[in-house]
Amino acid sequence: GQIVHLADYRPTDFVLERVDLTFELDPTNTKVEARLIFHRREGVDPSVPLVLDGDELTLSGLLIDQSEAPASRYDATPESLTIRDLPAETPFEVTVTTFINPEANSQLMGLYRTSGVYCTQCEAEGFRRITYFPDRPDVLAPYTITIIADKAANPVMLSNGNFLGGGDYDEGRHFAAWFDPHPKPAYLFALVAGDLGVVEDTFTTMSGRDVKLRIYVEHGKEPRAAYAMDALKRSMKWDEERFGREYDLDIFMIVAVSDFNMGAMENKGLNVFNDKYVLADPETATDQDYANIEAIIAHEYFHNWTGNRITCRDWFQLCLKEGLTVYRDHEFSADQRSRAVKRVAEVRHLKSEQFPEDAGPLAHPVRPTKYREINNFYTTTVYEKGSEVTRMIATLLGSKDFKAGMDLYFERHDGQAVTVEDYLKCFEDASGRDLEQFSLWYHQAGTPLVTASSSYDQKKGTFTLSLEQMLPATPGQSNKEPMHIPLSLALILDNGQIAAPTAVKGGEMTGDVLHLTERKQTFTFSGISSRPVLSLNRSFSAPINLHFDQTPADLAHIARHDTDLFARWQALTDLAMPNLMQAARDAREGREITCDPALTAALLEAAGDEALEPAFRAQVLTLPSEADIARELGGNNDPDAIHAGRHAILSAIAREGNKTFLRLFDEMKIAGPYAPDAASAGKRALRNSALAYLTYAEGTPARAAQAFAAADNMTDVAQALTLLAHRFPDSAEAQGALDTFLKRFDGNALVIDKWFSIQATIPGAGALARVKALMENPRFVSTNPNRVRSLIGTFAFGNPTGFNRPDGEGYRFLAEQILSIDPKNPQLAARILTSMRSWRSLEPQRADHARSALATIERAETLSTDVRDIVERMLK
Ligand code: BAL
Ligand code: ZN
Repeated sequence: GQIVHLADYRPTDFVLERVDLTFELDPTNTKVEARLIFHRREGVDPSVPLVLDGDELTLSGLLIDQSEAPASRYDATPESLTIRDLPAETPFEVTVTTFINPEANSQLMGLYRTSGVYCTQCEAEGFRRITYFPDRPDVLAPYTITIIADKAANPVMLSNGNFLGGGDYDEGRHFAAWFDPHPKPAYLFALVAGDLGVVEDTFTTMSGRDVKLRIYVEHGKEPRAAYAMDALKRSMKWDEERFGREYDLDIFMIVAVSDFNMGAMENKGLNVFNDKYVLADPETATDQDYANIEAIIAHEYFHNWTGNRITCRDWFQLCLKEGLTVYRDHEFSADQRSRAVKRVAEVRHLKSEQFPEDAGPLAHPVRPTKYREINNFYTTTVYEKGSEVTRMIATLLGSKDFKAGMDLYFERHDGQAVTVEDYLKCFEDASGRDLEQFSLWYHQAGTPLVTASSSYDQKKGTFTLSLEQMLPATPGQSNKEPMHIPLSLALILDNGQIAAPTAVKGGEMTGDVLHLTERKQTFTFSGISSRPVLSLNRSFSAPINLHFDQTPADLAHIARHDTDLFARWQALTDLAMPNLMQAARDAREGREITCDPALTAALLEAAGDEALEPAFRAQVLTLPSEADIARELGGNNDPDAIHAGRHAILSAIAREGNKTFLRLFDEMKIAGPYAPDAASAGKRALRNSALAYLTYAEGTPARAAQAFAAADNMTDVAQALTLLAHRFPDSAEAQGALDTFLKRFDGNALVIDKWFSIQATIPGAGALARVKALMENPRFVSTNPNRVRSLIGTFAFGNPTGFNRPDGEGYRFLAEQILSIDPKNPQLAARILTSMRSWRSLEPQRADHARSALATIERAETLSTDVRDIVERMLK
């Protein structure tokens, strides 16, 4: 794999006008005929050849304007097809024939088979595994697709766009034709064929057009697609109301498949989903599963405008569609559920996944300038930090100008393949605000550190805030410019009221948002009658690390009074973190561990506050994770000590809060049948959190075993099982529950994935042996991405003590697994390998073991570009 540079971008020499594809499907020998109509771009020299991309292809036939091309006019390799001596002016037609083997396609890129169904995945560069093609996102054309296949085995045959017609063909085969009038790049192409069940519905758009909605699933699973259908209709409605975006074809289809590298894919009119994000019913799906389905159905649907109608000029611009679409799905979920709770969940995710990426060897800008393997850039930086960047634009501009900017973007760029610069220009033009400094968020990697200090002058009635920003060095970027950082703030007075300053000096403030633009900047607020408590970066208005020494009393004041609920949660987390860090240090040194009574008091006060919604109170009771603590500690980390320290703090809170937890466990019980709505989910979350604390305090599996037996939905079942397995792994109760679960859900692979994950995350030294034993279980299928992620991925990403064994066996195991997965599915291997991205912040003995495990991978004779790219960057 060569390194690709943004600076090398140039438009194609040829313009693709139309695409006409005919597939004769066969499990091992599918014939693909591609008729492509091109014309030469004005000013391009006629001697310039047409170069098409391929990947593991063999050319079987080539016609130019319907005549067989003589061998002298072209060169074909598995990676490219170069055609010379093409007509200078008129459009010309190139017809390429290839034969491909879907059954042998274990990479799950291009056309492959999953449970007997033909399916495609073309983003980013999968289409070139189907036929020779100008496979880049700035080549847009309308597509006509004809599918021919055995009728009995493939009653369903789908592609993008609207259905043109179909009928019987020869030898027991039939055909179906589809036409997608919207010009699109090849990465949005999709084809599905097989024997599938379907759920149907309709949606009437805001202009009164009826759209057919269809979700295809394996036969028998239709009832489990009802929630996804409901989420789809809500998404379509929301996008009309909030962004003015209407759907544009006669039909919208979703197909759920069981082998899929990603979560889902936004192919035009034909989304293909990992079945994990479609199928749900109360017995088999948790509240989190329901929330994920809602968010991902929305995300893929929203791509129809942000990604499909307006796409990326090149893959460096990936955040243009992904960051923006994540922002849109976040806003959708916030509107459908609780905004504050959603924001807390987003920030938790950002901090636990994106911050470590930004702080380690894989750090890269939201808009990178080079890549070796584009598959490795579908990262939390491009997605989640990309979303935060759009959120900051909305914060800086205010909702009116932000909306005007979005409207302008849709109007100006519909049907185009554009850049981050084009996107920003729309907001500049709509608002009149200069976003040049702000654009550094796209170009400079790393999480900014903002250090704050403050003072209050009673006599003058002024409050002074000094801020300093620092952006750490990241791979390839050592010197950074100061960024434009929007900081939402409130000055909270003694009585809990928020002060309204009469003037602010030292920089710009719009509404409650301070604009930090210099490396060091001091702001003075006048007209403040008594010493206020500063609540800073409310709603997480900027994705930064904030260092601001606030007393426990001040944090408790914010936790009690801020009108921004997110800030109240943040204050409680800030109160907990130093405790958890100190506990880890104490555990490491064998000292006694103590929990600050101020922390316990503040947590219990919030947990018992009936004015707060249960989902929020559950978030309050969920302390920072072991990974969060490791990140705050920064380096020389001992995961065992972090675990022990956190455990001691949880136990102290559990003892102190016993009465509260007993009461909540009782009060939050829901009578009647399960409903997946946010309010019910919040009650279950709070009740299950209380159950966890009670179990900590009681030290026996009895209560969790009872809860397991009484549970009538997967949320409660999974939580009780997790408690039993994690807290009492060797107990008869845990073994009994694991066996019962397996018997009850055997045959439902997605639920068995939970059974794998729960066991893969049992803390402690026994974890590795357990994971190895589970790999021998016949239910573990080493070629299925969901199985591999639920067992091996979850172990590496989600079991800090088990994976980071001091003897390094966890790392050596992972290295072996990576080398065994890589030849079959490089994308999956590379993704799981990123679990080691923070290896340098481990204590020296573990770090040494980690380094040698990585070096073993690096030394392997054959590695995919995907894994080679990751391992080399991690060792650099
Ligand atoms: N485009 C890849 C899947 C997604 O982000 O929707
Ligand atoms: Zn996306």
